[in-house]
Amino acid sequence: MTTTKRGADIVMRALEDAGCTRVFTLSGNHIMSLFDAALETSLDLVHVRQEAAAVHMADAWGRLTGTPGVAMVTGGPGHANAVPALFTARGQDSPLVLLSGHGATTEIGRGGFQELAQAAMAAPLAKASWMATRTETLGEDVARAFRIARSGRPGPVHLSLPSDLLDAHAPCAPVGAEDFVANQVELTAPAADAVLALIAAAERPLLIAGPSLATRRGSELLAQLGAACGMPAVVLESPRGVADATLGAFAAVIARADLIVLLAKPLDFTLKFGDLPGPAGRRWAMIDPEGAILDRAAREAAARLAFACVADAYPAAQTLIARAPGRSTPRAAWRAEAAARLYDRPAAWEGLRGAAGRLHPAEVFRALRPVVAADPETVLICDGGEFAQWGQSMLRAPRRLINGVGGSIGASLPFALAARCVEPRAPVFAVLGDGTFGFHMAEFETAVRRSLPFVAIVGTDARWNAEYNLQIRDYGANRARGCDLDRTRYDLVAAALGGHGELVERADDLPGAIARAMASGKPACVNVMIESAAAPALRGEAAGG
Ligand SMILES: Cc1ncc(C[n+]2csc(CCOP(=O)(O)OP(=O)(O)O)c2C)c(N)n1
Ligand SMILES: [Mg+2]
Repeated sequence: MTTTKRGADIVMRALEDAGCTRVFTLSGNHIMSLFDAALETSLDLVHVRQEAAAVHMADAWGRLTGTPGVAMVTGGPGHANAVPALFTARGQDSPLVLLSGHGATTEIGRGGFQELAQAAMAAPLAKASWMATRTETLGEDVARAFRIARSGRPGPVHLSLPSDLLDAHAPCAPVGAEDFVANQVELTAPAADAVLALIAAAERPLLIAGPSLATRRGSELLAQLGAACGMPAVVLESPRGVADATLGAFAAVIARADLIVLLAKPLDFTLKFGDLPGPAGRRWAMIDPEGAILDRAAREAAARLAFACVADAYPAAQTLIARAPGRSTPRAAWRAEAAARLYDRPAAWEGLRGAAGRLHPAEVFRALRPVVAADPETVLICDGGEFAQWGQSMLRAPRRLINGVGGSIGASLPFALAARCVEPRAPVFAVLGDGTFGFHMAEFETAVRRSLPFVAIVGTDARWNAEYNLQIRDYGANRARGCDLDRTRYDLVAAALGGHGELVERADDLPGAIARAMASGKPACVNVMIESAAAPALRGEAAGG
């Protein structure tokens, strides 16, 4: 039945119809009608302190729930602040919808208030980016945004909402539930059998999955797929690619693989564009939601690409699992070797200690390790930078969020708030460096205001250490300049914003500080004075063969 409604109400109702329960937002002139309309819905508006934080929260929501997170910001400067955070979501195949207010259509091109070519600005970072043009079809616009965000390779979608369209009343037909959901592209049986035949013929096949599989369900599917096909299966989601220290000594496994199957994982810089050390005649197979990614790989890998097929990651994995029995050998020794290498960490890490008053990062994560392992529901968030790389290497949790292929720093505090929105009970830890802490530290106030407790473990080495190390490596020890920070009391920042703060200068004090931070029930910052240590190096980078 068609009814007449205000545009803002059409949008907010459509969000409810999409299954959205929370909107991460920062208010502004162009979207006050949406705030008003939200009062008539059950939508919970989480009001943040900077627009990029809202997008990062939507990103984390999408990764943890598999349904698009929603960020809502005002037009012009609000939109301009929000857009950069799409970069991280895009790199990580994370489904989200960014709704931005926009100047009135009647003012476009006339120097209107906060006028900006918003759709064009977001376009390079979004799967789709457009401005709504009619009040009547706003519900369809929202449905389309959700559909695109979760279809094929998931990712961020942007929709600009001109204020006059939101204020106007218009007849609108309800949007059907099916309009929000994308059709899945299955892997056909013949295509699945062709990949399985390649796997069967290989001596040491290996599957590398893209970041959309870095979910709990994704890791369960990969474990099943690996067992069914007799091949190791890992997710590659780090900007450090095959040099990711999270992979332990796995480079040695990659170097021995004679067939590498990429599942929703582009052949890109993380895989050295296909030029990885390996046996002569190594072949590649790809299953990817995007034909353009396959075409690009065909140009890079040429004849080495033995198989390429368009299909969505999760249904493709399920089809392969269903059709694998009887088609491959278990390769128990090969899989055991891969698992051993993946979890191989130098014994020396257990003895690393810092000098007086400064902990080595390994000491920090030795203390955190049993706490993270204690609850299988723990959400572990690791940012970029050297300190956090130690965390990524030494901690294991079934629910882990990292900055991802985009390699941006700064999202971990917003991620922690969103993780607490998703996870009501289990511990949420964010691991980040002191430089990174500055990006979104004001979100401690949001977390306090909204009672969203988590524990941030901050490694304060008074340095942008990752960049410092690059300066030393590339330009010489005497040319390390401009990467210094102060030994700031970030714990007091958290406390001043209403959270809990702990300062740690001795390893013995760390377990108690972590326990108090968790018991406080508040957003907490455990500020650990560390010595600058370069990120752990990849082990066993073998020369091939
Ligand atoms: C948005 C963004 N800006 C800059 C960088 C470059 N960058 C990567 S790591 C890093 C240093 C991080 O410093 P800190 O958080 O203190 O961690 P540390 O390396 O010192 O442990 C910088 C500046 C980036 N990756 N992303
Ligand atoms: Mg630092």
